Amino acid sequence: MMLPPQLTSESTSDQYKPTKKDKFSFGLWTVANRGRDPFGDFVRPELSPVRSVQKLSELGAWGINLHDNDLIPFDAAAQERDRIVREFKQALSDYGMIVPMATTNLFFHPVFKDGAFTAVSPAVRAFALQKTMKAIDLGVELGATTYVFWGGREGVDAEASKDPIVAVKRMRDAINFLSQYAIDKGYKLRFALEPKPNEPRSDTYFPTIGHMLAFIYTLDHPDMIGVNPEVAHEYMSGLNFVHGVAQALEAGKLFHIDLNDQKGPRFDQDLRFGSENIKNLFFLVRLLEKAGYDGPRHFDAHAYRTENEDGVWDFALGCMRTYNIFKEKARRFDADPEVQQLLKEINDEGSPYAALLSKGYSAETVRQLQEATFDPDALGRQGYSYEKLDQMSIEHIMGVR
Ligand code: DIG
Ligand code: MN
Ligand code: MN
Repeated sequence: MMLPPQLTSESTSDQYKPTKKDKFSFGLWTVANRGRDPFGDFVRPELSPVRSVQKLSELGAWGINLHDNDLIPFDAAAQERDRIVREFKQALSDYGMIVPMATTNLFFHPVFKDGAFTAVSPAVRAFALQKTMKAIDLGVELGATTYVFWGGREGVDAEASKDPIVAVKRMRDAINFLSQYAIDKGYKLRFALEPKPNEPRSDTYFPTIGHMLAFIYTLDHPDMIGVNPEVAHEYMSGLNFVHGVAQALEAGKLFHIDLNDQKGPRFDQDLRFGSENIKNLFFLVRLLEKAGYDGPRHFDAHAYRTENEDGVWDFALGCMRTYNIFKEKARRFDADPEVQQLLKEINDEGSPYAALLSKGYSAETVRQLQEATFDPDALGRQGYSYEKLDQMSIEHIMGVR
């Protein structure tokens, strides 16, 4: 069967072609995902880290991320580890790629079947700390400046198995311990905590961006700790990802982001970025770009199980192109004079109340607010033209404006 020519960066229009300045990154585990699922075996052969570095660089990616065991086998001897790291560093240099982020696999080996930092077994909790310290050393050796913690199995199936208050304390102890480790080693590293509501456990602790943000402020070194929110994970909870990211940005806590897509509340699909929620992700890219987010645009996603290796690179290019397409469409939307005029009218920034509210609390503001007279019925009769505004956003997204 003749396969259609693979989508390569040469064969696509230049305007959206990914380049290093876009700061697109992928995890080794994403393009090397072999397509196994709970109901089917692997469909793709192993993909070497070196080939992933080469192909992603050729497509225009900037960075490659990894869990420790994406690169170093779980039981590798020190000599083997050093050889693998040497080879990988050579590939990074050969293909001009960097490692912006690293993380620990605390979920695949059966030892972590009941969690890692919150496991009931003290031996497992201790082993998880040991493994994470080694993985942090590896990440820093490769140049990572962000370290992600996704507690894939930090949760419960049987509620009776763990005291949820103790679980929070154990997670805090672990993150505090590892923060101090990074500080004592002099590592210029920021931690990014990644929430997910469930899967593979029935319920995961710290399930959403909000839970993670609240948790961060209870830690010993909150300044070095932010969040790594993922599109699919918030959608699994039925939440508005744009609003969660906005709150993290406003708090100065968006240290990293996992971009992908998801068909609403169901198993974690990690779909190609922009393949499902076009409108939501248009507004996500608009938010990130307008906020001046300067971190990696990381795709934590993988190709459909139906794809061979050619399809994997179509997937990777599609993630990056769609981000750039949304970015250009958002720029055009905000440059549209009709949009600008409508937003200006809606926000009524010339109102005397806007000036009063901008002053914040004072005795004078209290006096003026208490003496002000309002006409709630007139205010209630006001129309906001949101149908018109939303239609303009739709028409920009659909490319007819
Ligand atoms: C899954 O969403 C998690 C793991 O892939 C990894 O620990 C983290 C890094 O982005 N995302
Ligand atoms: Mn996911
Ligand atoms: Mn993720």
